[in-house]
Amino acid sequence: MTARSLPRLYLLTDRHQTAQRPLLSVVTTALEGGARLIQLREKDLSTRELYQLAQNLIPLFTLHQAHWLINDRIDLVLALNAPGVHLRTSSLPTGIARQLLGPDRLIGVSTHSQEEVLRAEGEGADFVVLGPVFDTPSKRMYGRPLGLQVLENTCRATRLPVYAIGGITPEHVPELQSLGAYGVAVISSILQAPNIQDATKKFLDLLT
Ligand code: TZP
Repeated sequence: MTARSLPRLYLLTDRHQTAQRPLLSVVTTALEGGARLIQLREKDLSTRELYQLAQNLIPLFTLHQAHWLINDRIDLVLALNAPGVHLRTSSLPTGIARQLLGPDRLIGVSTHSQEEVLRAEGEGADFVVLGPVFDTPSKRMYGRPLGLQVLENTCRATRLPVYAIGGITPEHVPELQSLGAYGVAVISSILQAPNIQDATKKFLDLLT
């Protein structure tokens, strides 16, 4: 898959934010709504638990021909033959991940500044997630959100697809894309929605 054929909506999982619904059913409904790029982001699971969760989800991803990435865990990407890894600031450097995973697996990188985006680009990332663009409860301890100007400047400076993250709702999509965002990365607007399928479709209808 070339970077520019990546889906525009990137759904990140967090089983603590599903309004008490099981992650498997939440992900199933999002896939039925059209989500095709999903990151398993269950940071507090043990290796074995994460392995098992992924095993349970793989048939669904395969059925819907969805791309899926595992947060941070290159060992599990290899063990599960996952299509990709999503690296965070504390992960192995992008260049090392690329060496380990080869040219064909997807590598997404979480970034918080233009500098980090350009570093990820230089080291062989396929795409970046930049944020938090807006206020979002889980990131308040890291200070103020980046805002739209940083997003716009950064999108101009890189050739990588940039997914805006942090407090994103469907209403934000037109403006974010007009500033150069390739797509959006979302947790709560989808996982906490009363109707996950409708919430997913709403994003997809607005993303161009
Ligand atoms: N990285 C930057 S903001 C964020 C992450 C993982 C949280 C996004 O969650 P939400 O609920 O979509 O604001």
